Amino acid sequence: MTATSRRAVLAGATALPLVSILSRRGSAAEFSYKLATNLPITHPLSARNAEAAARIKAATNGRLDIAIFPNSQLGSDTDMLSQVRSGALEFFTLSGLILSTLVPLSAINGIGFAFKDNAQVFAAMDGPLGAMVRAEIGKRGLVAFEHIYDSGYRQVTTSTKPINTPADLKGVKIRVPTSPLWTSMFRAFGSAPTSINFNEVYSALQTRICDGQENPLSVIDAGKLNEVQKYCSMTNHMWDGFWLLANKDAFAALPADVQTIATTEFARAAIEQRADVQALNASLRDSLSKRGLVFNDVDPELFRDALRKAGFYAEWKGKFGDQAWSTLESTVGTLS
Ligand code: X2X
Repeated sequence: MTATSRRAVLAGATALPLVSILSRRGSAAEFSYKLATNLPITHPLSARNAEAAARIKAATNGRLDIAIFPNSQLGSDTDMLSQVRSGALEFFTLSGLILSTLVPLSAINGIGFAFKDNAQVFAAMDGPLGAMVRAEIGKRGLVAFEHIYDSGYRQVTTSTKPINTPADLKGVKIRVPTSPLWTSMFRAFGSAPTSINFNEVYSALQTRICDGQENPLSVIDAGKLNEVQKYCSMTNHMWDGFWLLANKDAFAALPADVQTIATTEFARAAIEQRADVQALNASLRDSLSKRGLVFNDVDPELFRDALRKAGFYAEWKGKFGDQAWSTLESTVGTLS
């Protein structure tokens, strides 16, 4: 190998995780696929998928070798969504709310205060509502795996003040992920939402482009957002999850037995990941408090009422349509 081609190989390799570089040496994988996530490998979303990839490699005798790219290594969520659509990326996890820029219905689980508890969330998402969303995703050149991964209930953090009532959200410059439903919700609260992909959130908060953001505690911790935020208000304003998506052609190219192994192992990863995330979201308040984040609780009814008065529920019922709305309501009861 000439010095120039070695340099080119090394430069090209900088985005590859070490394990994949080592395992590719002499690797006879028939299918070398990539799976990308926006969260660090320390978050159960990335960690459980890495375990699944190792099990899939073993169970297929190395025929399917999936390299994990956590922490937005392959770009922002917006970039990675284009990559998985074009086939440049084979597997990708994405919040249904962000996916709604392509598949409008997939934002439906983000309706404010829709779910009473996790039992309702997973009854809906593993049941008729999730099936409806996956069918819509399937129409757009993507495969959605059966069990959505958990992100959890989202809480508001700021560097400026605690949020006790909806009035405290007025005028707050808050980062939201790229999704019309998120923007609509925080406009309904009278905030000034800015859409920013997760890979730029830490610096947007650090440089005070935004005063606040909202995420489950497990994401706040994994992204170290507590380093650049002071207050955390337990609003529990929506439940969010990640669909594992595959490029349809790439998945169809796998032999049936390999597809079955992948489906089984990712289902196991999702179920284990949910338990991890629920445990983290329950325990992190204490640990983040010890690291200086100041917590407060709110009366969720006040926030729900503010959304109601701003016409949020009526607007989104109209957008999702009666059939989808009644499928959601069949699990959670009447929403408004
Ligand atoms: O971008 C976010 O805030 C995150 C990590 O929660 C999502 O993927 C929606």
